[in-house]
Amino acid sequence: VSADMSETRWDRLLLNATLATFAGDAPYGLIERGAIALHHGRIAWIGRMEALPDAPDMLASAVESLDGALVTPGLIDCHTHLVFGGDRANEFDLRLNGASYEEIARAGGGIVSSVNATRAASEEQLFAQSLQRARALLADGVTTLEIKSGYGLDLESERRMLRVARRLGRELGISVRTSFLGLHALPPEYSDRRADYVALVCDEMLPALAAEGLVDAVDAFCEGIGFTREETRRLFERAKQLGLPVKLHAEQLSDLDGAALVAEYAGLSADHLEHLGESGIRAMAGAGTVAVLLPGAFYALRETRLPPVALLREHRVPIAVATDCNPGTSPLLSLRLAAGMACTLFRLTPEEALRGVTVNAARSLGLSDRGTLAAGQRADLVVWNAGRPAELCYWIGGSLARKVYVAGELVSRRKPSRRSPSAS
Ligand code: DI6
Ligand code: FE
Repeated sequence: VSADMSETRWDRLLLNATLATFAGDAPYGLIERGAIALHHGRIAWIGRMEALPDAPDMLASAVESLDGALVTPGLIDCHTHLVFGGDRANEFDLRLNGASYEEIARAGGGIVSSVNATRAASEEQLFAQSLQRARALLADGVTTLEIKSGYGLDLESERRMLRVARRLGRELGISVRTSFLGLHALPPEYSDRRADYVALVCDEMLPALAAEGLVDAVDAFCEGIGFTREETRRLFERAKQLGLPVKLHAEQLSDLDGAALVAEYAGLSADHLEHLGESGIRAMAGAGTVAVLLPGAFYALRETRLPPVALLREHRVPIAVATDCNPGTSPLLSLRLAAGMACTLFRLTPEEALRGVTVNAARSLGLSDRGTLAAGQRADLVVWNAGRPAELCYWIGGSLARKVYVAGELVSRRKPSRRSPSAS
């Protein structure tokens, strides 16, 4: 091979792959006996092996046969509260030993205990414990991760959370998108000064953190136990002024018409949605706002009210699925398991659930360069120890991700197993 030839060759060519591309409307966008070429961090070519323009060794510097293994886009966890101090395992234990929520709250538990632990943690401590959680998500195939602030609730602590989120992305070589969630809970020192706290968040914290480049989007907890529609609107007005996209925790425990509010601001997503009604769904459909379903919180809260999946389908609202990884209501460290729970608990089809952690999750973050396998997209992909897409939702637990690539670089690998866990 001449020197010029090697310069025009692709960096890497994967052969004999089962490609779930999620591009187009065919089931899973499936390509059997497929090939995918990675070059300079992008997907340079994708299609059936027999359509390759030349012999593989002529085409790429590194050629690897996958023996039929499944390849998907890198998974995208579009809703997490992954950075926090401490944990609430002790409260979980107390509750299952008969303590009531009230008793736990009186003893300083609940969300306030996570705020206290987050405020008390140094940046190094926060980083170290959050890194373990991010690593777990990555090991199960996550290549893009949204992380919210919201356990600091003062400028310094919110900044520390967002800085840690950014640093996790650099450390692991994955993409992190940050959301500012200053309106998550009322901090104890403001318990009788609500309006002052909302003003602080809108007029001081958000502009300062945005100016530091720490905020990719703005979120709020619009709920009886969170913030009102009017308070949320005030935040959204400020976000609009700053040119930042919005999203919302909406209709989780009650219907405050939050989905329509976030749609009014052409929001990226409305999240949770168990109590969402048809008017909210119409508003979301009109605005192109993605519905993010969070089965981890549904499960951990032993919720029984289901999100309106049939109506979302009917109105063609794109559905995404995420872990909601947080210490209180969803200590979930596998996006693949979240997708499986979306099937079992919410009755999504495996294809819907997997589109929900790839193409629709990308859309909910405003990202168009990932979430599908197609020429020109970032080369974020996962090679699985599985042969068919539905297996990713079907197996509960286990270590299925064999190799994880971000922008063409290998960021995580495990021993290859030629077949899925169904092989004897
Ligand atoms: N919705 C929730 O369920 C969590 N946050 C939110 O906005 C609760 C967070 C916690 O309990 O720590
Ligand atoms: Fe959440």
